[in-house]
Amino acid sequence: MHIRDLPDDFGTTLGALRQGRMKQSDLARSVGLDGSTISRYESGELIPSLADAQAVLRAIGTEEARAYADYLGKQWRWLPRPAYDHPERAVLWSVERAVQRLAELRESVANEGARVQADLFESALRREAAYLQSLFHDIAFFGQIAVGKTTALSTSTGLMLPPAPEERRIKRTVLEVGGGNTTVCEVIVVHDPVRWGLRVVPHPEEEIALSVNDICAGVLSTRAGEAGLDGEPRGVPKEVDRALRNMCGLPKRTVKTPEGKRITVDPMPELADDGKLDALASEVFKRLKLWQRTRTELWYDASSREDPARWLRKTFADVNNGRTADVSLPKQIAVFAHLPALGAKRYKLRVIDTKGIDEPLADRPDLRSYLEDARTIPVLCSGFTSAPDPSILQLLHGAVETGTWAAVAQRSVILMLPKNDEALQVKHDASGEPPESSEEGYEIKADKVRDALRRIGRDTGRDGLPIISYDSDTDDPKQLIEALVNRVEMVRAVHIRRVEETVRAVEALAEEAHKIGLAHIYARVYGQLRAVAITELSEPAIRPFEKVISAMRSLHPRTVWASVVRHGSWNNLDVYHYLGTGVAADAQERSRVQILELEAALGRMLADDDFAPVHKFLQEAVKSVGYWRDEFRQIALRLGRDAFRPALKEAMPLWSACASEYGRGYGFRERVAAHFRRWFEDPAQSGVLELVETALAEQWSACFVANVEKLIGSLRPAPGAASN
Ligand SMILES: Nc1nc2c(ncn2[C@@H]2O[C@H](COP(=O)(O)OP(=O)(O)O)[C@@H](O)[C@H]2O)c(=O)[nH]1
Ligand SMILES: [Mg+2]
Repeated sequence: MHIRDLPDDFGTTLGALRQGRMKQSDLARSVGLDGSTISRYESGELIPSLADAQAVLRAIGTEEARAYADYLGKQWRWLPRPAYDHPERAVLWSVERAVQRLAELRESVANEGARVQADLFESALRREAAYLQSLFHDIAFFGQIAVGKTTALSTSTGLMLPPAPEERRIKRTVLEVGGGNTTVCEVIVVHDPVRWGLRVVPHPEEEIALSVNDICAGVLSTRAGEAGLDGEPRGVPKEVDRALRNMCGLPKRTVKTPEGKRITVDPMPELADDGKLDALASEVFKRLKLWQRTRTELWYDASSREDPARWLRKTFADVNNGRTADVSLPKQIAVFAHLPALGAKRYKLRVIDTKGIDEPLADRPDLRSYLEDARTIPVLCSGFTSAPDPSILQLLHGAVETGTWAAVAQRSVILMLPKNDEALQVKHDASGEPPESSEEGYEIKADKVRDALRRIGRDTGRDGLPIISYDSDTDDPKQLIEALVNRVEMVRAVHIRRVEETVRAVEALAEEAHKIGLAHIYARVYGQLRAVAITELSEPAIRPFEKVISAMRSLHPRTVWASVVRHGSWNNLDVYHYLGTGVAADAQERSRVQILELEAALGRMLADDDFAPVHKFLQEAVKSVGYWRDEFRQIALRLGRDAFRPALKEAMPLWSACASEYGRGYGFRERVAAHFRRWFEDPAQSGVLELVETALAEQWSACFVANVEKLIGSLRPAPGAASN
């Protein structure tokens, strides 16, 4: 017999259901238990049997208590039992029953075709149930630096100092904001009902050493007046420069000359009298005192009686600027604060302030993975006047190219961030008239953005990405956070609808499995699908390395340099990521026609009433084809990312040839790109390229073709039956 344990929170739930209705002792007496028993149940000291628990709940007598008793009585055999307050508990229960039904069906039906369909439905159900089971979601803000991401994130989540008279709202953000290059790393904001504090993931020491090298080289080359990177000195992003200089006690200072002019004084060159890079870098590195920077957590101490939000603001700013003696350079900061706006829902939300985009055309792996993660709501921020920003269009364009547009559009939100009276500065296209209100200005701009999106995503029509304008200073922050949380709900609703469809398909299958009447329709489906040629991928379209080479030629020279000295691993130019998206784009292109034709064949039958009795099955087939296609693309991405890694990581001559191009005059990027082309086109690499090609073809067969053929095969008419 299957033993059903009571959930861990049985006691507290019982307490909540009883309170205000009955005294513990009265309830105990009404079911013939000892007076103190209920109190011991509620505290968790004593755990009743299922029957006793149900008897107690029924004795409470409310509808809610009865519902909880029913919940306890249900047996979850196929899925883990969700918590009682899980928002999709009923949906999950319908999955549980459907999977049960499929199990019975497999037992009772000898028909191989029905069995294959049962497998198809079951894996779809389990996939969707796993998605719904988890309540974790991320809301990730993306956008160019200084568009106002952090301000919008802080105001809308309520990560704010207490209101003060006369103080503008945008001045009260807990997170540091400023004129760009403000936040040193990705920041993750979470609601914590009890604690306030920070958790820091530091950069590894080698990474810090490389940054120190570049800062020092920049300082020396500025002095020497040379510019080794196509007219650019070496160096690191401003926010990293500032933090590292604070950490080593060598910040730049602004001073006034006797004539009243403001000039910046840099103490670093003084340390390098002999102009030797190695000596300067090792001196600076030593001054960082990394050995004492081991602290990764900072928590608010309530006994200090300071306001926790003020404490958090100061602590965050110190860590973000390298001013905390025992904390190293952050790679990621998690912020914990009491944020009822996030805690109100049952979802477990994290709000992410991704590192500002400083290179609009770069394809960043961190942004890509948030964008493509099925549990994340990407909030694509643009300045109001410039919306949609090129960086955002570039991201979406990348999604089109790798075939993830539809999924991305279904989750994303476009956020425009007007400042001051920008919304009143736009004009109606036709009349040239200014709007009468900000709201009207918002609408004019939203139409323009919609047009721009239509131009990149060929199938945007029904996706209807929400386009929201939000002025952090004057608009209602509650509306923004509600809109974002709503988006989470809408995304979950898509999965709920899929479950409902599949459950209906399971019911239909259970009824039909024994009928012979449908055999001829399935035979026709078989004939139609059989005719679609999907076995082979089309001819190679894009070589895997073309994307990375064109990125090298067009991105900022400092970006190319940073990537070269890190052997390809740099956020703005991650060679391995580009190889991944290169292979993924190739895979997408080479499977496009096959998938389109398969979808078209399914679509024709779905539009044809003759096939009505098998429409539910056909809908499931469409969903599964989509799933197998996405899986194939993801595998292609990983394949590209990983296939070249061992060879490239070992390719010391390549990396040093690239690095030695520094300081040889203009054309740095072109020369690096040429080294790469030579490396990839060298016969020594043909083995890896062939391997990628073979693996891609194999994966196409294994994850797409095999699944489709199994499905089609299940419809094969029995010998002797008629088919067309
Ligand atoms: N007037 C006005 N200024 C804003 C608004 N939102 C942000 N800012 C300012 O714009 C600058 C950049 O904002 P920040 O949030 O740091 O941008 P981020 O780099 O995208 O995170 C800061 O000086 C903000 O105070 C707004 O709604 N109105
Ligand atoms: Mg910011």
